[in-house]
Amino acid sequence: HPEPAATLPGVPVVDITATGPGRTPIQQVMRLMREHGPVLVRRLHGRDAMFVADTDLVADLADEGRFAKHVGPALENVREFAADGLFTAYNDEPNWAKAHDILMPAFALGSMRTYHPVMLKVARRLIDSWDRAARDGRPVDVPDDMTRMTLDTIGLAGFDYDFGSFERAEPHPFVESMVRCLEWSMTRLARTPDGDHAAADAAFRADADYLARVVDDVIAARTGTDQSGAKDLLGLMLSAPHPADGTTLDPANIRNQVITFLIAGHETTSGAMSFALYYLAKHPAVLRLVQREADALWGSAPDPEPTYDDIGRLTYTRQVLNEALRLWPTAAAFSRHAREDTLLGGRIPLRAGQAVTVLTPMLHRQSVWGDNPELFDPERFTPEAEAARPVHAYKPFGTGERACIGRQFALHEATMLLALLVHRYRLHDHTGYRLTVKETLTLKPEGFTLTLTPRTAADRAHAPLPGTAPAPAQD
Ligand code: FDE
Repeated sequence: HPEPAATLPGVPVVDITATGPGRTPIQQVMRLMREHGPVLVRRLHGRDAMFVADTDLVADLADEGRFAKHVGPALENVREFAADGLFTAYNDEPNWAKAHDILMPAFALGSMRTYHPVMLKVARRLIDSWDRAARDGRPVDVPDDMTRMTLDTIGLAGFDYDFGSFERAEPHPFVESMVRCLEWSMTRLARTPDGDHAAADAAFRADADYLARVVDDVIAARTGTDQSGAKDLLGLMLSAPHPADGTTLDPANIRNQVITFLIAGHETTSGAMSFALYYLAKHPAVLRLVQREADALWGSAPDPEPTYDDIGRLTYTRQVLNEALRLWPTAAAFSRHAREDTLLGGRIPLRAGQAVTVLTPMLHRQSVWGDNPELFDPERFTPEAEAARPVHAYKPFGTGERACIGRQFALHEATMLLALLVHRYRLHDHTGYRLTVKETLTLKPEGFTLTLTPRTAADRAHAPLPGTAPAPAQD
């Protein structure tokens, strides 16, 4: 257990026992850091957790020789239903390296070619549903629909399983159970030592069992048939031998991986797209630039046929996503521990095994981001601006060998969808939405709705990119 934190020189200790972490623990630590600075110890019922957002300290924590991923209390709770899946495995659990080696090829940039058609197919489901809403003048619930889209995408691309989320009025029951499991994982952190949690734990158990049953169905639909030609994740898991020892993943681990990918692959990505749409709806000048980029690529045709290579050309759209993930990295914290006794940043003594949590939203608001870090500005992600910044200033996908394996997958899916949406619709912030960030371990803009009208061929023709078409005549 952690050393009494008061012994750490220059690190404030903030006791939150009186209020507890509440329903928005990430935003609470953000507030504490605004008050006490980017390194602090949060004390809850006598348990201490160190949080950092300081650029130099995070750069130090990225040193793989001295630090490694830490499975902290939040991930320990997620382990109750994802066990030794990639996200929650301990570094030295043999199944981590094994699954990592087997699955890496499926997530290399080139593999996105394989998933591209499926991603496009699901994007069109969302578009059909938004077309109907536009026709009827109904608002769309952005985070709900983004979650439908990312669940169907990871289901089909990963496991050839169709959740059919757009044919349902309510989210798929799998999503509801999964969200409750994540909520349980989060609220369990805030428990007081004397409370009675039997009912919450029983409800969690029922949800976790249901998740396992759905996943077992997905797997059962595929076992017994020859998977050697299947290029999706489940095909690889069922058939690919480890490059070194020739063995395949065992059935229990495959179940844990499928649950892991369904969780990791959709909550975080849907949140990222939702925040990006929120910022576009609030920043018409940026929206116009994203529209111009899509228009320059796809012209005035209402139903473009994006190719795999097109997505790499959507560089400004990608800057918008990067900037949305700067302000609201949807997986908002990751933890590291010291491999040996060491001095963090040359000044904070840590013992071997002691954990430190990086609070990414505050890392992304440090002074390297300029004088107005709260300002949404995709110009921060031009190649020149990126080259001028320290590499560890931006960590929405974590760090080191345990960094996000799904990064290219998420970015390909999200970039394509955003470009398709802005190419097709005008976005109306019909409620004058005020951002409320909901936390279910991941972050999303709660209750964010838009109304839509179709853009016309004339709208698309009048927003050319400089240099790609003559400027519209001024009168
Ligand atoms: C991972 C991840 C991370 C790290 C964590 C720690 O360190 O603890 C992070 C931060 C992340 N991730 C983030 C994110 C964001 C987004 C949008 C995403 N993510 C997406 C996705 C998709 C998919 C499929 C995924 N993702 C997946 C994943 C996995 C499996 C993992 C684990 C890895 C290892 O090996 O460990 C991750 N992810 Fe992510």
